[in-house]
Amino acid sequence: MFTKKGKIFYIVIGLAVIFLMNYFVFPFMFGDSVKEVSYDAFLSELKNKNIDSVEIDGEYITYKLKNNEESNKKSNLFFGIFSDDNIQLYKTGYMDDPNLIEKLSDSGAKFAKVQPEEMSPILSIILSYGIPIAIMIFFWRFLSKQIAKGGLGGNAMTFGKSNAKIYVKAQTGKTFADVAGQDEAKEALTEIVDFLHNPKKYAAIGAILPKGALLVGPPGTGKTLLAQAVAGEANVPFFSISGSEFVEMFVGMGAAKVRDLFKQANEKAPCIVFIDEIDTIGKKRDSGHVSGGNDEREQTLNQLLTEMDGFDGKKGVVILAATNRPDSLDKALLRPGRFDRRIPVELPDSKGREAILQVHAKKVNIADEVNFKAIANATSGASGAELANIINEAALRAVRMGRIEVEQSDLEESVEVILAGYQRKGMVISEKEKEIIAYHEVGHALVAALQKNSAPVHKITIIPRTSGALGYTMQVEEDEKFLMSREEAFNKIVTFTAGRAAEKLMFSTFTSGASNDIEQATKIARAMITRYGMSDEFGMVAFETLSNPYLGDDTSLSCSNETAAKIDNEVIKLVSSAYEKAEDILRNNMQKLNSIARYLIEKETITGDEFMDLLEC
Ligand code: NHX
Ligand code: ZN
Repeated sequence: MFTKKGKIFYIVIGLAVIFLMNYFVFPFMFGDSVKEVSYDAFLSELKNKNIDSVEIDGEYITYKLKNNEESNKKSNLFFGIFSDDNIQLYKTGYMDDPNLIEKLSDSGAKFAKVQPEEMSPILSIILSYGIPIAIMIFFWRFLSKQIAKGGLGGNAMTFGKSNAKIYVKAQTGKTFADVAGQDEAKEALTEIVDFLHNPKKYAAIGAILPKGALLVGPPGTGKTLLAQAVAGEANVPFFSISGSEFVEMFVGMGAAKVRDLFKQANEKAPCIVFIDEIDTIGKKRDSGHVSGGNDEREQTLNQLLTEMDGFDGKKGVVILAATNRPDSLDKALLRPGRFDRRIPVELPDSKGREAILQVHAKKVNIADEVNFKAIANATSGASGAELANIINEAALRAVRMGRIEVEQSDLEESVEVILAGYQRKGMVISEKEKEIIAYHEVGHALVAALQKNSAPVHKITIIPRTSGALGYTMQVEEDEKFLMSREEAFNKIVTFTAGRAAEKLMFSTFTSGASNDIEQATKIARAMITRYGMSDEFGMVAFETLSNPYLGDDTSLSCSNETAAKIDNEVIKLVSSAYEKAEDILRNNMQKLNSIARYLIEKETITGDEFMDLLEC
């Protein structure tokens, strides 16, 4: 791991190595050490016949002494640099000495005249500057590679590396068969597939195909998978990048990435470019805002718009983008010629859920008698990703139970795990509290069963779960419902209040445990009044609107303060009348409440069928 300090440390070491090389290593590599001596020292060595050989050029006399052992040089290669031990050659200035030749031949030394050993200036520059620079570059490369491997150092470290792999290109191998329960989206995308298959057909008639399509829908509904399937069906490369990857530390880097991405896509056309979570770069640009911290994001968005306008629509590059907040996108992105097609990718209906479960079930060993329809019915509102999770959770449970096949019970349990967490079997609950919990739950169940317009009870349990739920009553609609009548909505509130009503009737007091019920009841009551137009007081007026239909039910309220107070009053009236009704129903069925609650304490879990039997006898 390289911190900033570490980086400086390595640079210092690199420089030190270059410095040492220059002074101590290069001389050994590129020449022997030469010691300059005086002319008379040379003459006296000559007289003593100590000289082995002599070379004379125009300027210097270079000579070698006789008894210099070769091994000396090598053993002292390193330590010798600080002493004279390794000196091989001596040199002295050439003098116009007429007797020199005679003296030389008398001494018996070999001698010769040579050309002055002059290094070409270019070579000397290369040696003294080029090599150190080359070494520095090498070190720099090495360092950046290390840093990249370490993955640390943040965005600053990748400065200047816009050529890094910014996309994942692949033949996805996915087809529309892998996408279950999105028939409408698939239909809308088949035209794009055909276009990629056969761009000439469209070009011949002069049609310009959409350059971009926006896949819009809640998280986990398979937007990415759909984009991959389009590439797979058309058998073209698939470039994928997430909007968040464009967000860079330096202004201009994101834009550079966009440019790079489109350049590569153009080279590989026909192909699919997929930008996930485009809202991270495609958010509305706020006008008049004096250069805030969003410069980088805006530049990236502008570059994206420019690239989309710039490329040739007939070439066969299709840009798909996904988002779950379409309303927050900059309008410029949605203009014709850009993401002008909007493909909704909604939560699956019951049939879709069944299909999705079947697709994911292919990956696990599953028992033949498994009823996917029942699971699909019990998972209203679940996304494809959640259903995949349910199948995997069931497979894990099957292994835990020592089975080799996934059974219905595994699937049912894993649905509950997703809804309320894992069972907390070890949790110690006192007899008294167990009683309270059981009466609370049976209260819900009885009221649900004894009302018209209420979903049948699927399961009652007092086994606590890791989400904090001490018990719960599951209701499952027989057929999927897309509408809610006023009576159904009201009866839902009645059912939610019934837990507390049962506690109150039985124990003359009540607990904090109903908090979740109270929230749910209030939410429905508010929606009935402010969104569904179901109150006599206000009629068909909307005071609240959903801020994003795809992400939870966040609402924004728009009404006067007086109206807000009136709405609150209406909510209170509605919920308390629901509570009255629940209490009434339970008061008239106290024996049932008692007997079924006792049974629940004993069994801890009652299925819907068991419950109906108990209710009828
Ligand atoms: C607490 N839990 O938080 C304790 C431990 C009244 C018999 N101090 O209404 O379990 O009070 O009909 C999903 C659904 C937490 C997740 C309900 C997480 C409720 C639930 C609060 C039963 N069943 N209350 C209920 C309950 C509580 C809670 C939940 C959740 C109780 C009640 C929890
Ligand atoms: Zn409850």
